[in-house]
Amino acid sequence: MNPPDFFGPGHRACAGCGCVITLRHVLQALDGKCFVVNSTGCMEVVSTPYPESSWDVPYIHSLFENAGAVASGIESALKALGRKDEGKVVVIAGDGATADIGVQTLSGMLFRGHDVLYICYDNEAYMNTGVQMSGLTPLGAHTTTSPAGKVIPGNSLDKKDMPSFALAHKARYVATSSIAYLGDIKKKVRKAGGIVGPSYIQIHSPCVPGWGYDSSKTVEVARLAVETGLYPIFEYENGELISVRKIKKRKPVEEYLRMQARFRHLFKDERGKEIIEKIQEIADMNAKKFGLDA
Ligand SMILES: Cc1ncc(C[n+]2csc(CCOP(=O)(O)OP(=O)(O)O)c2C)c(N)n1
Ligand SMILES: [Mg+2]
Repeated sequence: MNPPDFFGPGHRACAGCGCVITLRHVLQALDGKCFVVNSTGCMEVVSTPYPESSWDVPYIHSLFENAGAVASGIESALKALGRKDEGKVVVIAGDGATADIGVQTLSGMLFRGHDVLYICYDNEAYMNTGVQMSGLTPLGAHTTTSPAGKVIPGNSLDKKDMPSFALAHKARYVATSSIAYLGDIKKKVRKAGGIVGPSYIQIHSPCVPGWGYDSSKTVEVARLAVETGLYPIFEYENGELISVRKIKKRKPVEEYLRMQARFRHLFKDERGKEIIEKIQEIADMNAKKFGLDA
């Protein structure tokens, strides 16, 4: 049985876009009962030009930097008007909007304890403007502002730990998920939707042109990120770790990296080999921190 879709056909996202998969399942999990605040980014650009809007829920496009503030205002207004039971206020924001440019208003929203569900669809770069590195771009990835070549071997930094940032603000519910596990997305979004107070869910959402893989492999590449330990899937409620997706037999990170053009340079020389070792260390550290190995 196909559940109703609240992000309809006709948008102009790329074939195989992981972010659209995230979006559709977030909206389905809430039965479309929500008010969406969407930062500038791919999901806004592909879906909003009048008269071709794909959104079948109340929707407002915020600036790149202020989704947290706009959502706080809407939530406060609904409260003042006695209309809180009409739906959850939900932010849909990219990784650049979340970890860099909108981080200040996200901080304020979490700190003040607004009843808002903040979803970061993490495609690991500023994709809409042509693949620039963001605070959630992983170590070693080629982007147009961390170009792999003679001078640097891709991004020299690793992902900001945004779930810990949300936890430090005492968010009621903090989780990660991935488009490789649609049931997991729905379960977590439903849960967060029922919690009063701020929640943060970061969902790994592969990008075909930005990462450089075949558009039929979106789910496969997402699953490998989890199975290597590079994208741990976990859940915190009231500051306590309450669930972790265990991995039966963790795969070496090479399997994940090799599928994508953004990591291609790492397989060419000694310098790349060292970075692959560092990336493996990151996966190992995740496994240790969250007890990923089954
Ligand atoms: C203050 C500001 N700086 C830059 C831009 C240009 N801009 C629009 S979308 C975008 C990229 C957004 O990246 P992300 O939040 O990761 O979303 P994605 O495009 O990957 O979906 C940029 C840089 C802008 N609109 N506003
Ligand atoms: Mg992005």
